[in-house]
Amino acid sequence: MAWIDRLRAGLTKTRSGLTDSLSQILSGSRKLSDDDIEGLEETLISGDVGAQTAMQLVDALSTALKRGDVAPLDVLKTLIRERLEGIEKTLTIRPNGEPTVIFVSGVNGAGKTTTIAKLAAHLRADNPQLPITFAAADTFRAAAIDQLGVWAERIDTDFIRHQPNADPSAVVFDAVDHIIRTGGVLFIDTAGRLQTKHNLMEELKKMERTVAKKLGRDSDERLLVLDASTGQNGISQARHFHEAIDLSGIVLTKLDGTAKGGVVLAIWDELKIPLTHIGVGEAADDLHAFSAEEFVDALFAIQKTEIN
Ligand SMILES: Nc1nc2c(ncn2[C@@H]2O[C@H](COP(=O)(O)OP(=O)(O)OP(=O)(O)O)[C@@H](O)[C@H]2O)c(=O)[nH]1
Ligand SMILES: [Mg+2]
Repeated sequence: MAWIDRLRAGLTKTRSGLTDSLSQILSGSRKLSDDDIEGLEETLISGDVGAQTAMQLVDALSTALKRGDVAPLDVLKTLIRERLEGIEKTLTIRPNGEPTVIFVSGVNGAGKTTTIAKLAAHLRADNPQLPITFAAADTFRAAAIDQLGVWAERIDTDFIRHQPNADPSAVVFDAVDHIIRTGGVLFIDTAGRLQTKHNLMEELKKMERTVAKKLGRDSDERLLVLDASTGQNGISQARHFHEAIDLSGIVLTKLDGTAKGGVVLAIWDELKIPLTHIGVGEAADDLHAFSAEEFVDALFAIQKTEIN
């Protein structure tokens, strides 16, 4: 299946939550009644667009319709696209095999380890010569180290690990040391941690300081992997991680399992942290660079299979 079809399929739940009721409310070109406005806002909020964004979108839509714009869904689509201006971000990979450090954070089960594997698989396919290293800085569980090790073997990357319960920063130290020699891209896998546990955030900061000390500059990317189904709670997670390590981008996973795809808008509106990739399934091809245009199109695309 082509990416655009996987994206559409992945967004089915969000789309049916959002567009089905929107099309009902917006069918026909007419002035929005107070009931319409309320219904619209509720629909957008339940798709996790965020209350303020929902209100502003509905206001803008209402104005556009009064002005005589005739296709409400198209107007809404354009409004959303405009709001997402600037959200896209390409992952920084330094040229000529110069060391690149990609630090990956996120709470338990968000999809950090599999995201690293997918990103590395894409990189390997695009540039077979580029050295890739994985660092198992999630030392809390032996299984987490092994899981990353299996991916390292499959994709054929270098792999830096210590014993379970070792200091994660010591792993980071060795891994950065390694890529200073080999060049290429280092992915640092960190433990799934709860932002409420202050000491765990401190550990992330310590790891980032270790990168900076060893490399002489900050990591190239500090990514947060966020499970889309956590919706508004994900926004608060992102805030905490952002405070700790100054996130450079977000990877939003599991858009396939949720009706809360509107969280993409909330992330941008409330945090202004760019989105590098989105995931709509478990396969490597299900993770893709984020395109606002594709996303909005897929969100409003009515598929034949959905008409029945
Ligand atoms: N449906 C779906 N599943 C995903 C997606 N991304 C990751 N997963 C699945 O989510 C599960 C957890 O992924 P991991 O990569 O192990 O998550 P993690 O953040 O490393 O988890 P911990 O190491 O336990 O903190 C796996 O079964 C992945 O296959 C996605 O976009 N869609
Ligand atoms: Mg993991």
